[in-house]
Amino acid sequence: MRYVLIVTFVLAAAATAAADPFYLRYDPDEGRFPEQEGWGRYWDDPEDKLVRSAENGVFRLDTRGSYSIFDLYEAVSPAFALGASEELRVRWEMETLQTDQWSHRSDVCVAIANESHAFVQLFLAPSYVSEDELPGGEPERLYWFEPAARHAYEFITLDMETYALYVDGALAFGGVFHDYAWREVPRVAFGDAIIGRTSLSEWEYVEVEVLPEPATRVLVLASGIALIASYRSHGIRGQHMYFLDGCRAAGYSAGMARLACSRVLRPRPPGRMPKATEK
Ligand SMILES: [Ca+2]
Ligand SMILES: [Ca+2]
Repeated sequence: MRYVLIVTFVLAAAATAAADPFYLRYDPDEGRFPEQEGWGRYWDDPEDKLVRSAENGVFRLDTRGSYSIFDLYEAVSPAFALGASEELRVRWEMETLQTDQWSHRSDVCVAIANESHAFVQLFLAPSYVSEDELPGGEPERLYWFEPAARHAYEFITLDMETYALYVDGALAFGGVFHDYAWREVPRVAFGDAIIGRTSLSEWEYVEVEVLPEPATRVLVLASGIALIASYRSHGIRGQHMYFLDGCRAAGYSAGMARLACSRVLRPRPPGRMPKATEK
């Protein structure tokens, strides 16, 4: 198996305080990089092969030159520890143009971690978005869309424990925060999250917002999230993930989320499933 590390959440972490309204937007309309616009950067490029640009309103991240690259842009704020009646929304518009042909998994991601270090990591491929981390298997929280096109995403959570993901305005899937995120929390991150995979992605913007009151649509969503939460008492099938420092994360609560999300998964189109092999 090819050496792969998921580096979104590595190393130890700080705690949180009460929530506040929060808004952070990255849009490279003025040719600036995320770290120049209030985002932290967590990255490595030991072979000096990373190529970035911020031109024509688009942030282009090209990590195809080396399997050693990861490059994440992070927002950390106590505001993400939501108070009662608050909600977190993460919106972004982007296109993943290329991932490794041999791999079923994209290294392009958006990830959200709560103050208890549980997290959701969304992997963005040219033709789908998925949330599962299933070595050698196909993702179960999966949503197909038109390839070779830019898509608009919206991640919504009312409690930093359950979430719903919309793509181009349609509900893609929902699930629960799980596992253990290392490093500082609560946090929102985007970029290339995996050592051992390569990709090319273009980001139109990324926006993180904490709203004081749920919007109308979210009130409807809340009933669905309550349904998801009701599955939490079910058994969890353990599964391990390995991180940059070699530490094993806590048992993976995928089984719980699969139960919760099965009803919102779209049927798989024939012949379009990525290969479930790893090298
Ligand atoms: Ca833009
Ligand atoms: Ca990578």
